[in-house]
Amino acid sequence: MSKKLIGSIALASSCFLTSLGSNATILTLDGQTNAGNNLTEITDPSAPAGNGAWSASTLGDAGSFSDYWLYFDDDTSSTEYTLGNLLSVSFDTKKPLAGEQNDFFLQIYTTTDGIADGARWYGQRVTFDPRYAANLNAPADTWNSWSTSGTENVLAIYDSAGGFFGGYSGPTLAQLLDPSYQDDGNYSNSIVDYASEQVRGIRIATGTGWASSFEGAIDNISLDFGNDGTLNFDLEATQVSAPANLGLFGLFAAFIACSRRFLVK
Ligand SMILES: [Ca+2]
Ligand SMILES: [Ca+2]
Repeated sequence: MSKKLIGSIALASSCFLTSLGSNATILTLDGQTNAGNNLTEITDPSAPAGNGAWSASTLGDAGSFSDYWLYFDDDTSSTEYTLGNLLSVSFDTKKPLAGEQNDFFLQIYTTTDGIADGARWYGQRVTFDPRYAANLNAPADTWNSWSTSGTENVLAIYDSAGGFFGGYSGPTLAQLLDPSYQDDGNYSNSIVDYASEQVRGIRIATGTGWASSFEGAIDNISLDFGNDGTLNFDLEATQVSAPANLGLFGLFAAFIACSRRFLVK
């Protein structure tokens, strides 16, 4: 299998992840302070995974946004993840404003195929957005879970490759992947067979138009690609370095912990 980049752009750790197996594995991402775009590591014992998360750091910074590529496929000659195998997407966010608000969203970019492509380097851009979620139940200053399944906080879905940025009438994930499904042409493109699309990249982000007034954090991201495997991401604050007098045993223990965290079949 070709090497794929999975959240390893700037892991501060010396551990290095090269490929992802078919089993669900929690990938702990830290050391991102200078790696992600306008993201700050925070410690939060109430975080849904571990005791840390990543927060947007764009408040008061006009024209800015936060983003981070959880996965990017530089070798599109082979396919690791197919949109048609995607069973669910979920992540948790926490922000000081309740109810319907701008929030971190997740986007899956697909490879180009000459049909309604968004740019030279990507095809479709399927966006999963809490902003227009169905059955909203999102109190302030609380970790709220957003998912394509479940009965509340159901993520809004739309293809923003054509410049459309969401609303309340988008498809469910199952509808998007159904070749016979059609909407008004804004949320999805009727000439695109979404189920056959190859995944080029997976990104979390905030929007350029509103990030300057946004405060919030994100953690515990999961994408279940069925037969392709499951991607789970635990966003954390950078761990404190081991003291210099750790000793041989401590170094060995650290190596083992490191290996277990990042070496995935
Ligand atoms: Ca396309
Ligand atoms: Ca976390």
